[in-house]
Amino acid sequence: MSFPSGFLWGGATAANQVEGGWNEGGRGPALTDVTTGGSVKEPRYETYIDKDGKPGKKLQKQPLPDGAHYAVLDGYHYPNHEAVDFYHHYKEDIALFAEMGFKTYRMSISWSRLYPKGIEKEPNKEGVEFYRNVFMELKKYNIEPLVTIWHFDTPLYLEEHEGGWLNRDLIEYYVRFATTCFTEYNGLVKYWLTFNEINNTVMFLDMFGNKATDEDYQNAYQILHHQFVASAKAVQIGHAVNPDYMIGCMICGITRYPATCDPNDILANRYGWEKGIFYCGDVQAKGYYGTYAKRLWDEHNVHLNITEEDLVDLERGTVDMYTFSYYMSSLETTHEVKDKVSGNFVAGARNEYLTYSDWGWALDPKGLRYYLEVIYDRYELPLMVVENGLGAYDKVEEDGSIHDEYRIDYYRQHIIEMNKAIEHGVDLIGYTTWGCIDLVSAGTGEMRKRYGFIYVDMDDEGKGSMARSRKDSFYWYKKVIASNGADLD
Ligand code: P53
Repeated sequence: MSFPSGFLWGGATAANQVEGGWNEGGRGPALTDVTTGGSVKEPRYETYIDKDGKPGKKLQKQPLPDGAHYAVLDGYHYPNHEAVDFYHHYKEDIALFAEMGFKTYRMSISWSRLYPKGIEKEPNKEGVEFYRNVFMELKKYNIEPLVTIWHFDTPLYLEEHEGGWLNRDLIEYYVRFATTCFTEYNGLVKYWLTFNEINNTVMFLDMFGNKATDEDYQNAYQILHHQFVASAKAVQIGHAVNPDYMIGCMICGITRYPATCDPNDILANRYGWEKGIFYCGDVQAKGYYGTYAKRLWDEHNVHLNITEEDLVDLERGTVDMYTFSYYMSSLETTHEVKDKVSGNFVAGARNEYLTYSDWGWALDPKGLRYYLEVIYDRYELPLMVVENGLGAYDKVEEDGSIHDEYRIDYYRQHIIEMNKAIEHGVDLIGYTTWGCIDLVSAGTGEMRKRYGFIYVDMDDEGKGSMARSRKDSFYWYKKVIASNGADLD
């Protein structure tokens, strides 16, 4: 088994989940800074002070009550404030990535570290310098950065005072931020991703218990349109700054299967792919809305505000590569579901041929091959798997070792399937495992849901020394990279 030479092996993180230093170096707050820790049973909350000065909390999808403003409150734990303190440990962490032989490291830039409110005309110098130092450190070890510009972290000010992504002005603020990234780090970074898991906004609408309303759909599709235009403008600017930039989209890749051979399920599954997966990828990779988009909008009486100029931007700002995360597959059915998956993402019916992680995610390496082949046939663009990994409970032995053979096994199977996709003809150029160092879970805010090759001594209450240590998977992945994927034992 072999991988193409120059294959980009590495790991991935996101600023808000590793950095910490939430109020250091002139950084402004993001929504995650007012978001509490949760668990598989307890949701995360966003905290605020209401119009009468009383503290309160709400679920993430609920609107802020009238007159309230987001606030950090006493008595709650906000895991992203400190995260795993990459802000102060980046040299040590990058040295560990280098020890594993990383060719690439996927990370994101915290928008509010560069633009604390999002509306400033000039970036915060200290923030710009922080990432420059990180990139220089990576360069020391010949690790190629792969940079996500937006990873779920719009500055809180823009969310609260500008109406978030529903407001068209966000395009301009984002483009300013992206332009700063492209110009400041020209020569240090080549690979960029405009929006992390852009499709989550619509794909997960119906997945959280309550049925989404037409208004929810109207907002979700309008938000996406603004993000598509922002992404397309950024791609054009990036290419003007440096024609060698490889700029990609980033889609949350969930492979969908029909639960039965009832033609209704087959159709529902096809439409699920269109709505959840192709809708965003088509706009970003082909440069225009798919033929089915009108049907999707009509289903929910959606009327979008799209200008002629937007359509030109979409066409001119197509991406150079298609990247995606892959954790699981899900079943689509029109029948009543008796056996439901329970976990923090209730993704519908249970697939009797698969096993599930402790967080209810279907373990399905073949689903990764399926996804790679479908997507490559559709776009014929270079692909990267920029997230894949197993969130699991790790046990630290008395001597400090961590025997995470379940994680090794997970990766082994996914790497084998990626290789089969390459043999099928897919142009796969890189693989960055999610949470190469333990980090704060995006979904639940937990630390105990660990993904890393590198363990971080930090728990769900915010207690721990922040000491780093190598799990068994660390040594295993090092061998995988050294053999370019040939040695998976
Ligand atoms: P956590 C949902 C489903 C699939 C991927 O997720 C998702 C989400 C949102 O949580 O997000 C991506 O931390 C995301 C990362 C995130 C990772 O998957 O909930 O890009 O920020 O940490 C894993 O286990």
